[in-house]
Amino acid sequence: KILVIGACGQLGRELTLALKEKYGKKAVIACDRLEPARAKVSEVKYIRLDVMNKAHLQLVMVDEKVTQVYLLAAMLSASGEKDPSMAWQVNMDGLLNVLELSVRYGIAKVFWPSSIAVFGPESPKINCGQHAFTIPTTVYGISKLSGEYWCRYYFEKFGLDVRSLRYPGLVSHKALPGGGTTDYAVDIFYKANAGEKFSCFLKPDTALPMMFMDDAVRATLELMDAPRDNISVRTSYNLSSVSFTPAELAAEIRKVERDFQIVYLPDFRQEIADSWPASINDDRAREDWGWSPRFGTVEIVKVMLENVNVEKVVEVSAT
Ligand code: VAH
Repeated sequence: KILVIGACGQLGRELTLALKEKYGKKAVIACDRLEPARAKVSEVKYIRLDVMNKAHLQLVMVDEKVTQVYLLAAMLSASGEKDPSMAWQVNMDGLLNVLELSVRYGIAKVFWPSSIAVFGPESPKINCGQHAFTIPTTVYGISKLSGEYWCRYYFEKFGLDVRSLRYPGLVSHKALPGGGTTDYAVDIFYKANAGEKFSCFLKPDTALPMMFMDDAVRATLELMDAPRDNISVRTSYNLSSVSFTPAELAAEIRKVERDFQIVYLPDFRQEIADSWPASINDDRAREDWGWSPRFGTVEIVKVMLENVNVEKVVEVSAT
């Protein structure tokens, strides 16, 4: 069975759907902290689970005969700065619980998301490489960088096949993001679609690496399907598709929604965004397991405006 922890989040919800499509609904178990009535994970079995509860996680892994784990539960960059100790606990204790129990119960494969947030002001701004300086300035980035080294440790010491991707900002329409610095690139579409003015919490020229969710999900499944010996990076792979600024995104939206209006009111998230690279080099992912993105900015704007629908949005778990 495949256990998806954090299945109600922006990434978790879509990975759960993709894994169900690929392996069948009986092969996937979705977990999150939401009570079942609010989880709304279609068709697959849902178990309310807090990844910090190691005893409960152990019980689920044994009872459900889990063979793969996708650990997506985390507090993202913006919410992490509001509660650093909670962010460290959720992001690190959650990962360490999964890594230790996965070795104990012989889990075949583990996926754990890292982020471009592991990079910081000392990293190259443009085309930031796989082994560029990683000196993160957010608790989230610190926890993701530490997690990368723990993943490599468990691979080297115990042979655990844990694999990871440094996701850019993710743009999607099936579940809202929660507490990220790149969330503006999702919220903007709901406002444009509703014909409302959008207040952007980043400056117009803040370029950030971004990716449409379909590309991110496909990258994850392709990474997890790659032969074990092809994986040369056991911390976490750089992954890239597009980079854009709020102004560029607004201009693309205005080609469709002519009277779309945006104002820029930078807040504390500006400093986080300024610490990250504007674009990422993912040559190693392309070489090792054939990564190649499909959605450019124009396609992202088109598919988002065609699909965002306030009624359709499902609640994400409160992390
Ligand atoms: C965040 N969406 O904003 C996440 C992601 C690169 C950004 O890690 O925190």
